[in-house]
Amino acid sequence: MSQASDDKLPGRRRFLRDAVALALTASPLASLAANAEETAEEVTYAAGPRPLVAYPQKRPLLVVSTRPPHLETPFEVFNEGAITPNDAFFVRYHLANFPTRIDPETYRLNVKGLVETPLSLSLAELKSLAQPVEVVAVNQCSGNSRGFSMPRVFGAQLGNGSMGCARWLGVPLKAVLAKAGIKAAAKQVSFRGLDKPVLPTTPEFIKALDIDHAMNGEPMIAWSMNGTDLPFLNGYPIRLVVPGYFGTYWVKHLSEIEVLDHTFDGFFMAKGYRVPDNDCQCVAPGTVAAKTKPISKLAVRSFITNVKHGDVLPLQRMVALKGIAFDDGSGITKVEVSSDGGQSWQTATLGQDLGRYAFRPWRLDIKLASKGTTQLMVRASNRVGETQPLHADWNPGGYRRHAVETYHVIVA
Ligand SMILES: Nc1nc2c(c(=O)[nH]1)N[C@H]1C(S)=C(S)[C@@H](COP(=O)(O)O)O[C@H]1N2
Ligand SMILES: [Mo]
Repeated sequence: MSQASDDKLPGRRRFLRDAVALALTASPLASLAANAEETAEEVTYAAGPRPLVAYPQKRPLLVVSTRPPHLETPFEVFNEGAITPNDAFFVRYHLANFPTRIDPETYRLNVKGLVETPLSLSLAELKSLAQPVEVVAVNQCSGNSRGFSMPRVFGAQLGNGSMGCARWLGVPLKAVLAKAGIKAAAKQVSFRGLDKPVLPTTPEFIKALDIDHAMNGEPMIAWSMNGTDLPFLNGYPIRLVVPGYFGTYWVKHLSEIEVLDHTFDGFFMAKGYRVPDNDCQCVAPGTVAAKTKPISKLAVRSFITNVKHGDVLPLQRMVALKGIAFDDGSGITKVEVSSDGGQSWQTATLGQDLGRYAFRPWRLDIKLASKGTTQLMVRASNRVGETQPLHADWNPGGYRRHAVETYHVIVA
């Protein structure tokens, strides 16, 4: 660590950072720890700052857990542009027994269940099965920002880095299902990847979509991300891409598709990843919902990407704010910023439209008129009239956080 960076660290934070480095040195991940950057992103969680560690094909990312890997994108990456670079894209797994080596020559995607012709497709067969399609789409974990839930909830205490936007290339899922021939009684389609539970009692990670959704032409089986093979940890060699839907459906290392005559009742549909079955998908803090449903579409969200808590901004001078907004594909129509704690709002200018499922950049020049601490807030709205609540609503899973983001800054 350099003396200069060390000097800037408050004592407690330096202690925590060193403790984390020490814990890693003593673990089998010592070689990875050696790559850990001498820095950590400021987080407000009780657990303290998280180390940055470089995994294969990845620049140093924020480690949430190591077995299995859950890595978050450092937030400043989102200020670089609407496309999240592959080496900075977040990583999420549920099962510790995830593949570490895959042979593309022998890889097969199997399609079975209620079909006329079961398939076992090689990657070459898959790629030539239909005209490839491309979409720029946001992959966001249902639990992104869960660490800000109040009261706190169980689960990984995530910051805002479990999201990313990439250009995905693949074939429509519909084309693969049509090739197999769907039988009339089909109700849902389930998806599984190569990762396996370590213990026989742990449920496998299997997700399902309704047959109409699976066949509507939007979900795709992608093999390319931002113009190159999927990074291993993002699902090499193929993954499901479900534009507008939370990342939980975007099954990585996709190996088996099964057409079902019933609603799939595996753990990760019937028990996990469920939200209250009401309009706000929320309940009074600390309570549980009488009825739940599987989480589905992304909510409208927006962020300022070039300002963070504690930044000092100049008084009475133009400040060029930048950020991103996104939703479920309905289409972002407006981004507004408030510099007076939400009393008045100024409309930002929307940037390049990479498609309705993509991050939409925005910018706004503002002048801050009064000295001292202030709150910058950002709020997006979409074509169907959805916007972000000023105060976060709550659900027991800490899913789907989408409240207006507030940045505490100092004007001087
Ligand atoms: N095979 C497999 N696919 C998976 C998961 C998993 O645990 N195993 N997790 C899902 C969840 S919850 C998320 S948020 C996304 C994360 O995608 P990423 O790791 O490419 O960022 O992958 C999804 N696909
Ligand atoms: Mo997720």
